[in-house]
Amino acid sequence: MNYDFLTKLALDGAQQGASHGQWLETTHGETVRVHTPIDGTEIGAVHLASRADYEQVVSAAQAAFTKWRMVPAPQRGELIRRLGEEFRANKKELGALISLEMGKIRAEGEGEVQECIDIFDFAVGLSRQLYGLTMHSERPDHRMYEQWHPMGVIGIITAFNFPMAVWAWNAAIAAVCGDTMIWKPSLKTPLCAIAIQKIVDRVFGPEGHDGVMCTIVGTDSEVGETMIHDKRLPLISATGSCRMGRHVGTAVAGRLGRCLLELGGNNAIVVDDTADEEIAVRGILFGAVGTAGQRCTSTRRVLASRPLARRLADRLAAAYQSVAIGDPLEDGTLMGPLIDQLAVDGYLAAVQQARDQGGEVLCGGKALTDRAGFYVEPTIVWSETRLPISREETFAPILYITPWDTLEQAIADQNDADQGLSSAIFTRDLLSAEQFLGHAGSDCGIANVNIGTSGAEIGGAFGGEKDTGGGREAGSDSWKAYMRRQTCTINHGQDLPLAQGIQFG
Ligand code: UN1
Repeated sequence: MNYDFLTKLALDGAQQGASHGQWLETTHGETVRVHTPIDGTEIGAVHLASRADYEQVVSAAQAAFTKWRMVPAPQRGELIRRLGEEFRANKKELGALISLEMGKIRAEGEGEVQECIDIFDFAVGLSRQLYGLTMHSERPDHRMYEQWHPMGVIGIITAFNFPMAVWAWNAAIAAVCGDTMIWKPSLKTPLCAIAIQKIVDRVFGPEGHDGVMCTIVGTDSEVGETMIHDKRLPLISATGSCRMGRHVGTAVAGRLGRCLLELGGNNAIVVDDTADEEIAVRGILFGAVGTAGQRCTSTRRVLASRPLARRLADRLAAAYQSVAIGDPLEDGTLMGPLIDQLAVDGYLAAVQQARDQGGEVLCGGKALTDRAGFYVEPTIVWSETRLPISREETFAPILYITPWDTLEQAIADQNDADQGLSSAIFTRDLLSAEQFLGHAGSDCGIANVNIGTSGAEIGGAFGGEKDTGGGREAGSDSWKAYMRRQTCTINHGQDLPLAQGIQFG
């Protein structure tokens, strides 16, 4: 396989792991070795950044902030527009790099780059729309309004499974809001981050805006911990496991900082007996098998109305047999590898527990040991009642299917999860759809009808409730998380009336 795109985008001799517009000579002394999950071979090494390197990057980002916040928002948007142009021009190569380093298939890798482009476009428009409200003052000759100011240096922590898009959601919005930022990518996918930083530097450097977007490749203990405890970062936006989020949230709350958490999901699809089964099968297949089940929005459970439940499960099992598993860069592959051996072990342990708990494995259940890399079979587990293992978010293509008798029971079961990220119903019954979307319906941040749980568009706010962390990223009014709000009251009269009618002296 020709990996020229890798050299073109990310690797250029001994790759340093920290940049504030210039790559630092990092002082940590150790490297992180990057392996492709496609066959486990080493594809690069990156010099880790130390706490001292982090200090340099924060200082540069702080200095950049004093300048960047004074640039009119539409001009900030112009640089994001140019960033989008670069991503358009390099879409194929960036997508392939995602596939190589993370393992998702080419179509999904390019889809992720498209998601970056989409949020850049959104942010460009947003740069002319950071609206504040005006209010009617209760006092004569007074005007009240609120305005939004840039907040400072934002900390962005991302996971391996979306090594570019989740950065883009945060970075594009934070940048047009006037913030500067430091990105700590997953140590499983640092090359994607380096490729992005190199593009950023090409766009921002010549305009004198080095340090607006910075990257630091470091360990959790050294860099991650420092970031979350650092009072100079007013907002930490973190994506990853619920365990990680609980730790980050606690640390940031301890210093009264702001957190934007986008954590795990245990997403279910409800199917009733009016549903178009063909569409349901396709939606479930993409949700459960797409990205090898490694999206936070992946479909983990199907709750199907009893008359069709077993038939649907058998149809899905048949569809699963035709899923081509293999090299994600090859045409025709529908499912690539898991990220690493730890993920394969987690998959095998979950399948074993499902069996031990009485689940019937309808298809899959094994790791593919005939080849190098971290490949597993997509798996369907049938059970009449809920298995305890279905409460866990196993980051792998395992789908649990159970039947239900009433829609109320199905909705209660769909909500009976620690997390509350994404949910869906397949139905052609208007009343069922509305019941699912109503106040007593899905408790998730995302609720879809006749669409699977994954593959959200960037225009909506993305995130979820309960153990998913409550944060909202990407579209809608998520930008408000990246700015500080100020309420202003202006007295343009000749007197000083007090609010609440108070007479003082
Ligand atoms: C994630 O898995 O962390 O909705 C993000 C989706 C994608 C984003 C997933 N647009 O599946």
